[in-house]
Amino acid sequence: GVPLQRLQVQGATCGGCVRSIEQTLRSVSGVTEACMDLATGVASVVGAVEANALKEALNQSGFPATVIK
Ligand code: 9UX
Repeated sequence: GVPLQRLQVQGATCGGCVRSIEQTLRSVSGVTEACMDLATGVASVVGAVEANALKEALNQSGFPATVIK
């Protein structure tokens, strides 16, 4: 199937944050799509990419995240 990873993201409080987080994730090499649910803080990412690369990109953007196993 399509590689899908999920992260728990901290600090998103509005739709602008969500768009920023989605754009950050889409900018990571290998990512083909990313979307985030504001209510839960869970971001879902499609693409061939290491989970840690996603986490690092978010941490550097000011939205700390942890990988959901
Ligand atoms: Mo919304 Mo997020 O106005 O930093 S963009 S709070």
